[in-house]
Amino acid sequence: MKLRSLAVVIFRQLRRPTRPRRINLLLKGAAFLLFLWVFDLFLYSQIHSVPRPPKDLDGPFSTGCQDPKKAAASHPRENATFVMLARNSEIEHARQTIQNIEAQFNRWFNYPVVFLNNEEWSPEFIRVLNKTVSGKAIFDVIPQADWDYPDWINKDQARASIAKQEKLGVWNGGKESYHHMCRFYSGSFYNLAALSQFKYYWRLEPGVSYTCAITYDPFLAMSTHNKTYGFTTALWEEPNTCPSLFRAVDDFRIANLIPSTPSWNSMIVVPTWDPFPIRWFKGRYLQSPHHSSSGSKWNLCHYWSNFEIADLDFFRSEAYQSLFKHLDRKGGFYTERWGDAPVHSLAVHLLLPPEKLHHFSDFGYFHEPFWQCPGNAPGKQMRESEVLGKWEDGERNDLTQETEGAIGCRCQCFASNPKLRRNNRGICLGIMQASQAFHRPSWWEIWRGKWPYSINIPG
Ligand SMILES: Nc1nc2c(ncn2[C@@H]2O[C@H](COP(=O)(O)OP(=O)(O)OP(=O)(O)O)[C@@H](O)[C@H]2O)c(=O)[nH]1
Ligand SMILES: [Mg+2]
Repeated sequence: MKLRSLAVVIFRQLRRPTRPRRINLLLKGAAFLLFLWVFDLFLYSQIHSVPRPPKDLDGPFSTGCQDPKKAAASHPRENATFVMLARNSEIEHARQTIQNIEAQFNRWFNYPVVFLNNEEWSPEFIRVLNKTVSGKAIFDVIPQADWDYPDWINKDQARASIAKQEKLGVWNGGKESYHHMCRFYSGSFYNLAALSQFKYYWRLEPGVSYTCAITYDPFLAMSTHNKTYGFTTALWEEPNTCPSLFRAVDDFRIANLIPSTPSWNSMIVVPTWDPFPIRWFKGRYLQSPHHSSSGSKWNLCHYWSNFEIADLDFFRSEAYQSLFKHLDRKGGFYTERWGDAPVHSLAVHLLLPPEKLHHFSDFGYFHEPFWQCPGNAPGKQMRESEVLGKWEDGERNDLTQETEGAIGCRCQCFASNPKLRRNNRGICLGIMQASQAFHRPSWWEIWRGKWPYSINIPG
C-alpha cells in the first residue's frame, strides 16, 4: 500500500506542470546513464576487440597431391610420433584407425605410434596392432599416479560429484575413467617417458578416419612454418561440463600479468549488453558459468582435441605446466568435467601468438558425429601416379568432385552436396581464427550465415 501511494505521489509530482525541472532532471539523469552504458559497451568492445592482422597468418600447407615418396625421400623424418590412447576392448576400432592412417599417409613416412593404456596391454592388442603399423609400435602403460585422483583431492567428495554429474546428465560426467582421461590429456601425457624423446605428436583415436590422402609430411610442415598447434575442427563445448573453467584460466592470466591478446580476445563474447556493474556482479559475486571474475564471458569455442598435431615442448613449457597445476588445484577435473579439449584450446589462445596455430583444412577428418572434408583441387590429383594409384576417366566415382578453389588430395567425402566442407556450421572455427584472418566476411555475409573467415576454408 505504501509503495503504491509513493508511486502515486511521484507520478503526480512528475505530471505537475509547475515542476518541469524535475522532469528535466530525470530525463537528464536517464540520458547520462544511457551515455555511460553505451560508452561502457563501446569501451568493452574495444578492449576485447580482435584486430585484423596485416595479412592472413595461416594457410594450407599443401594444395592437391604431391608425390609422397619424393616428399618422404627429400627430408629425414621429424622427431615425431603418433599417439593413441586406447583400451584393450577397442582393438578393432584402433586397428581401423591405424589401417586408415597407414593407407592415407604413414605407409610412405613410417612414423612410430605410441599406444597408451591405463592397464596392461593384452597380447592380442599388441599382436594385431604391431602388424598394422608400418613404423615402430610402442605399447606403453600409463603410471598409476597419472591416471588417478591427485593426493590432495578428497576422493569421496570427488566421487559424489561424479555421481551428481551423472544424475544431471553432464556429457560423460558420470564416468570416473573419463575424468582421469581428461586430466591425463590435460596435464601429464607430454611428460611420459615413452614420449620424452619426441618433439611433435599427432593424436589419433580408435574409430576416427582420414578421408583424403596426405602426401606431404605435416610434422615437417609444422616445423618449417614455425607452427605449434594444429587442429581440424572447432565446436562449442557442452556448457554444463565446465562452468568454472574460464574463470580459473582467466584468474591465472591476471595473477601472472598475461595481457589479453587478440588471440585471447577471440575466446570472449563481444559485444555484451550487460553494463559494467552487472558484469562485475555476475563475475565476482554470482560466479556465473563461463564468466571470468571481471565479468567477461567465454564463447565456449574450443578445438576438438581428438585430432591434434602439436609441439610437445609447448605442453612441457613452464607456462603451460603452471597453468595446468593451477587448474588441477581448483579440482574442476572432478568437481566438474573439464575436458582436455577446452583446456588445450584456452591455453593455446592464452599463451601463443595467433601465427603459431594451424588449421589442417586440407585434411579430411571424421570423428563421430562430425567431419570436415575438403573438395579436391582441380588438376592436382596426380591421376598418372603409380605411387598413389593410376585411374582412367570414370573409374574413381568414389572421389569427391574437383571444385574451383578446393585444396584436397583424393578426398572421399560423404556429403551429397560436393560443396559442403563440414557437417557443422564452422562458427567456432571462424571465431577462433579471427586473430589470424585478414580476409573476413562482411557483416552482411555473417548475417546471412557465412561465418567462417575465408582463410583456410576455401571453396
Ligand atoms: N585406456 C583407456 N583409454 C580411454 C579410457 N577412456 C577413454 N579413453 C580413450 O580416450 C580417448 C577419448 O575417449 P572417447 O571415449 O573417444 O571420448 P570422446 O572422443 O571425448 O567422446 P566420444 O567419442 O564422443 O564418446 C579415446 O582414445 C579413448 O580410447 C579409459 O578408461 N582407458
Ligand atoms: Mg573419441
